[in-house]
This record gives sequence, C-alpha cells and structure tokens, in this order.
Amino acid sequence: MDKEMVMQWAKMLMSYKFALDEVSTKLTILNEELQFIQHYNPIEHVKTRIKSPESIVEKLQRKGLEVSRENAAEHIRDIAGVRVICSFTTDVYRVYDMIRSQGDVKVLEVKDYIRSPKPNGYQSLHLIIEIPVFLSDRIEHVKVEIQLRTIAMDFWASLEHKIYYQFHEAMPTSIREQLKETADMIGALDKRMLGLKEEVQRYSESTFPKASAMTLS
Ligand code: 0O2
Repeated sequence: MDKEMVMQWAKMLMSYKFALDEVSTKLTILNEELQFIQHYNPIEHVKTRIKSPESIVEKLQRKGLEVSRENAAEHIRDIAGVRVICSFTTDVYRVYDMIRSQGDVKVLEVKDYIRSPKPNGYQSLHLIIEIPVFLSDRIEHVKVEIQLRTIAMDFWASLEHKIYYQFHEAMPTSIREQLKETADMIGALDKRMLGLKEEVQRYSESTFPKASAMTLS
C-alpha cells in the first residue's frame, strides 16, 4: 500500500472514531440525565472499539470482496463497535428505545438475539445505526454496530468467545452442550434478577412511597 493509500484509510478510520465518540457521548448524556431525574442508571458500562485494518481486510476477503475503502464502508458494518452493558433486560430495551428516538440516528438493522437467541445460546440485541459526523468540509454518514446486553449475557459471551477461538468449528459436543446449558442458566438468572428488582421496587413503593417515587423508575 502506498503512502497516499495509507492516508486515505487512516482518514476513513478517523471518521469511525468520531462516530464512536458521538455515540459514547449520547449514551453518557442519557445515563447521566436519568441518574439526575430518576436516580437510576440503566447503563452499567460502555466499551468501544475500532476494527483493526487487518480484521477489515480479512473480513472483506472472507466475503469474497475486493479490498477497497468503498467495499469496507458498504459491506463491513462493524468497523465501529459499541458494547453497552446494562443491569437488566428491561434496561437493554429502554436504552434501545432512547437510541432510536435520537433525531440524528438512523437504525438500519436490528437483530434481537435476546428474544431469539442463537442456537449456541448467544444473547444480545444488535443494532446497526448510521450517524452523521460533521467534518470541516463535509458530513459523513457513518455506520456503527451497537451490541446491547446484560452483565450476565456479557459474562457468558466473553467466555464463549475465548473458548470458541480455541476450537473454532471443532468444538467438542460436550463443551458445546455445556455452553448452551449455561446460556439457558444466564437467561433464567436474568429473569430472576429482574423479578427481584421488581419486588424490591414494590416493597419500596409501599414502605417508603415518597422516597421510591424519586429513586425508582
Ligand atoms: P468481534 O471481534 O467481536 O468484532 P457480520 O458481522 O454481519 O459479518 P453476523 O454474524 O451476521 O456477521 O453478525 P452478528 O450476528 O450481528 O454478530 C456479529 C458480532 O456479534 C460478532 O462480531 C461478535 O462480537 C458477536 N457475536 C455474534 N455471535 C456470537 C456468538 O455466538 N458468541 C459470541 N461470543 N459473540 C457473538 P465478530 O466480528 O465475530 O467479532
């Protein structure tokens, strides 16, 4: 790759970095506003990452596409990735509703692996959004992949990801089955924790009506 080409790729990746900054700022604002108004944070934490140039090239080649910036921008939708970790499943959908009602955010695709988990048990809500990035001489509409999940789903996905990379397609059946079983346990745990939260909420409302009106959403 010549120097000019390297510059062009670096410029493109810079726009993705700005898009990630914008999405992170939006999430911080929403979380802090809810903390201020309702004393409640739906978001536990947020992680962002830009796909490495090697991974972009590898993904283009895997899809049988020529390696070009145009193809990367059009076909690789997770160059900019945001992972939003929430406490409860209800928070995941609440954050999703807040994201999609932002005037400058266009939701291009939604994959709900919470309502319909993958066969291996993977759960998350995936969004592909497009967001405008205002540069000195133009506006770029940049795609960002947002993965929303609970702490429990994130715990499972992180471990499964590490295990998957050890075996790839050759994962022994017993390990595959145990991962699916643990994913089901994660689903049950999330439901139980949500039930517990709702019980605490009802208890607070009946015992401390004034305080709970302020602190619980
Ligand atoms: P990384 O390193 O996390 O970025 P596409 O991206 O469109 O080619 P696909 O499968 O249609 O591929 O997209 P999908 O289903 O939205 O999933 C993309 C990302 O979700 C993956 O990115 C993972 O981060 C995560 N993911 C999907 N399925 C699983 C799973 O079974 N286990 C775990 N742990 N994560 C999953 P990458 O590019 O694979 O990797």
